Amino acid sequence: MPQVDAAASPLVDRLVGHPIATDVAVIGPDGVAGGAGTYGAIAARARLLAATLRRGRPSLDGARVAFLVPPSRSFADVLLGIWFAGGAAVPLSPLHSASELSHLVGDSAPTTLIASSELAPRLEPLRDGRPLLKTDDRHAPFIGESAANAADAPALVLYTSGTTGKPKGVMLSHGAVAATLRALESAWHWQRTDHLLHVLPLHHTHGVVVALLGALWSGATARFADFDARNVWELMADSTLFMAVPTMHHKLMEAYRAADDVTRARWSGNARRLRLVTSGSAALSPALLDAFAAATGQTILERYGMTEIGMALGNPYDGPRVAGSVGVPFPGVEIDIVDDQGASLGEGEAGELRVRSPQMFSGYLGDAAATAASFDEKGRFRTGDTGLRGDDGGIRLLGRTSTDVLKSGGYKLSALEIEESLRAHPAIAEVAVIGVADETWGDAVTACVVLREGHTLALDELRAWSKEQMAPYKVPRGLQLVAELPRNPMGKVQKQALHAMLARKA
Ligand code: MCA
Ligand code: AMP
Repeated sequence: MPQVDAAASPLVDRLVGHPIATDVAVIGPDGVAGGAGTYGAIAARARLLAATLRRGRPSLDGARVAFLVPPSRSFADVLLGIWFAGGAAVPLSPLHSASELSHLVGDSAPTTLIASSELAPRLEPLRDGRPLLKTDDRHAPFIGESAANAADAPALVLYTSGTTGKPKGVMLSHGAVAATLRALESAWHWQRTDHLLHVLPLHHTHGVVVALLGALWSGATARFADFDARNVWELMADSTLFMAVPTMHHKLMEAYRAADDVTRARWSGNARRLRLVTSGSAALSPALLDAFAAATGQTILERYGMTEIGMALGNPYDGPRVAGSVGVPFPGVEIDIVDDQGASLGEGEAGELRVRSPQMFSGYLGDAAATAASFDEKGRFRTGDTGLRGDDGGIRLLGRTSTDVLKSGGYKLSALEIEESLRAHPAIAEVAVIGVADETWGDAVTACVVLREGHTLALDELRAWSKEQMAPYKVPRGLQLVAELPRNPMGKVQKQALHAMLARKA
């Protein structure tokens, strides 16, 4: 079952303990490195927010606080403020649709909501008697100590999609998050002088833990920017570290190929100065790794992780980074590759990756049965990823055990959740969602639809309708109209048969 670090409150101690107060922690998307983004200023604002959240109580005792704040200094204020108050942070995304926000707030049952002024109206209908604080509210002066957070106290609840309908809340303790940060600090040599170019969304592990907290843990600077390929190439000039999903690397290379010679030379020079470029969240193709290296001299360090298990495998910082391999376990992580019976397999044999780790989650929020089912009888987490160990010891991923889990642009999506939303469309009688291999997106969400009699449906129309129902990254990029869905004798849709059908049509 989940293992946690035994030391008390390592995360909060480290985040406020060591940095020099005048060092810049966060630069907002405006690019202004003002005094408001220093470690001292963020900690001071976080303490004020914590006092408001506690309302005289010594601690929130792990109560959840959900917040909708764009990438900014305020995001850091709020995250730390919730922890100083002894609460668990539930980051929401501006990309979520109204019904997704409603599910996330309903499921996480936060005692308080927080939003930036411009996003607060989106949470207003979900208040249900709860306080809704704004990031520019003035708080009462801070009195007293910050709440203590034990290592096993909940720090974050991150929502992830799986093989079952709606996203589940993954509870990560302070100890588990600290274990991830400790592993990455030593593996990637994070330093106070680092300057991270941060373009990742903040409602998932990659953006919030690996990138933002990675920087804050080490007393470094995180500079937020929207992902815009041309701008990212320019901003690399002032950075030492860049972390991205493969779709971003792909889009960077597209922009590079489209640029003129002078621009390319400048961009290559900018990237060459970086200390480290990483990729994760989805498979990085060897061709993309090679193209990036040829353009910049940088061999991207690919690593593998998962919301539930933290960061599990990585290519070396020093030493060869092998194309197509996700490397070896981070310190403390144990990986087994097993057959259908759970028996360990040897080198070169493909099976499911099972994991034990000090970074392990504490459970799915409110779903003890799903938590129990996600571990095998030996206490190993079932990742649902298949892979094999190569003769160099590195692990190569081959795909996923379920066709219902997709990865589009680094986002993990549940085909079942998207199908459930699409069934509400008036033209749709039946639908099955599959991921069609795509160079840019990994899996292109594709809806295979049986129409209701007398109806028609075009992709543009389906996309426009879907954008009201779901986050933009879930919206189908492909539509296939079919006479019927292939089903087995039990009535279950055969997704492999659909893939084969589409391949024949192509
Ligand atoms: C945007 N679009 C997408 C996606 N993103 N379509 C499919 N999949 C996507 N992921 C659509 C938009 O709706 C829009 O459609 C069109 O593409 C262009 O949108 P734009 O916003 O300009 O795209 P972009 O800015 O280039 O976005 C691509 C992106 C983004 C930057 C790669 O998807 C992204 O930020 N991905 C990161 C996901 C991530 O961090 N995952 C980590 C979770 P239209 O033209 O119709 O309007 S995994 C994790 O945390 C684990 C632990 C791990 O290992 O890291
Ligand atoms: P998430 O639930 O969003 O944390 O996504 C975790 C999943 O992302 C893993 O189970 C893998 O399927 C996938 N993933 C993460 N890193 C990699 C990688 N380097 N290569 C291939 N897949 C990856």
